[in-house]
Amino acid sequence: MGFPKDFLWGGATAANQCEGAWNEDGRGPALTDVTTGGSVKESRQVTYIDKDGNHCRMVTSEGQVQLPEGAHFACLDECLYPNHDGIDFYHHYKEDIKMFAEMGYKTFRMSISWSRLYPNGDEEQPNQKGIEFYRNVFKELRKYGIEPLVTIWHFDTPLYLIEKYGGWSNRKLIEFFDRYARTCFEEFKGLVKYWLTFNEINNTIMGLGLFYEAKEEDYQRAYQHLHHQFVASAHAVKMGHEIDPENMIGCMICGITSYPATCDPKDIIANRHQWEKSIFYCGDVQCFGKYPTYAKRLWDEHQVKLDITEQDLIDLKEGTVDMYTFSYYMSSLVTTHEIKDQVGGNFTTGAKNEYLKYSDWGWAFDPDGLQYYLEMIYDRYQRPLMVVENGLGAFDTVEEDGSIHDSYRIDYYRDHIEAMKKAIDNGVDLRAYTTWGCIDLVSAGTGEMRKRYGFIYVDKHDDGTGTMKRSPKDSFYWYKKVIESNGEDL
Ligand code: BGP
Repeated sequence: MGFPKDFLWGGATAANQCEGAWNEDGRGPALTDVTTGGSVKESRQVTYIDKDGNHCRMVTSEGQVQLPEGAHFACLDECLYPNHDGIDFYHHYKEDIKMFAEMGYKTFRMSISWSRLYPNGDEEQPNQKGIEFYRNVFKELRKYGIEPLVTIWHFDTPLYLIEKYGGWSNRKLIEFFDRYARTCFEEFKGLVKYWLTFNEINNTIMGLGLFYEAKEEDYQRAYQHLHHQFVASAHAVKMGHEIDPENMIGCMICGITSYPATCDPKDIIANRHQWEKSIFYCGDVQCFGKYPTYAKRLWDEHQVKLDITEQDLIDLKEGTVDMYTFSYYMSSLVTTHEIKDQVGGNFTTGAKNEYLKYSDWGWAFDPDGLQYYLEMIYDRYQRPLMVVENGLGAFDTVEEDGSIHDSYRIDYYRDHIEAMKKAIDNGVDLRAYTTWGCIDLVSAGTGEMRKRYGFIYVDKHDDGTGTMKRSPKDSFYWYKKVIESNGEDL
């Protein structure tokens, strides 16, 4: 069996991590321009305007950004925010797409920056320059026969919507998102047919405080925020189908396979509940169009009272997704017992799995977990799946002759592709595989450049230096071969 013949091989990126040009051609600031990963690392500075209008700076320690009362974020040029420049895809897209084409990409996943189309987020009319940019990118992709796979929201809510309306916990955001999504579907009709509504929508509830505006442990706000995104996503699916019946629209879930750490039945139940809270909650609402039975238990656990209207329930029903897409990087362990060997890394906590190896950032290398996830999810939802992120963040060394020997990355991909193959052979309808950060870009979780994922090296460094020159790594030639052989030559 193996991969179907029209399988979509490709790579994935996000606007906020690669475009740069953060204030060019009318683009407005987004949350991700001032807080990489929502958690600012030590020695990084936040620039804000205090209640009297003064520009102030503060060096924050790792964790949630806590501004003084009455203050709001500002972006100043002299601040070192890696997302401001990204890898300057804005000006290099032709060169980058040419390299993707050389690898034989069938698809390329990218996102649209909301604040490039609607600089503040609440305008009536879109910014034409923003539309023009994306139209050019999509045309360039099509020139090489590469199918765009487009994420409408990838963490980058316009900053103004957070300052003025308080972000996604305000119902108003649904209306602004509706307008933005409509613009995407109408303006790019005929150029794009694969869409994802919200990237890793479950992040809000998995890692409270990440990529969004709520304070740590504010479950009321987090669940309400999510509810508004569910409704906005359902609206987008419905309108996307009305505007172009060719559109295929999916949800996007951060997929982490979790296992019970022991065979204590308490751990088995805890693990099941972990799946419900972190993974199934969002997938169930977006695929089945209604809240699952266990939702009540989750809300009650934190005394959450949601504002859900009758119309919301109708909208959720009418806007179920056509496909389930997800990112997969690692697995984790769940236990009710005391943890002896703790994993530490970005996005990772909990007990260490003694059977697995870990990356330099503490992410468990677990291809079997990908097979497990694919089979489990396909069985639950019975609709097409796409793996839209998977990859290894690693330190790369450039040799004197400019070559980069990243055999560790090749090994990572080989094993994960084998795992997908097994799941396909077991009946899973998997349509696409887009590796994360197919070209080096800024890390979402840490804001670093040195956590590299690409097949293409970008000469850009954490201190802001670098020529932005692109060069292929060994994995570039390897992936080309994989695509050519439709996943047979690994
Ligand atoms: C996912 C995000 C991506 C991406 C990836 C890798 O959570 O959808 O935006 O960045 O993780 O994470 P990191 O950049 O922290 O290594």
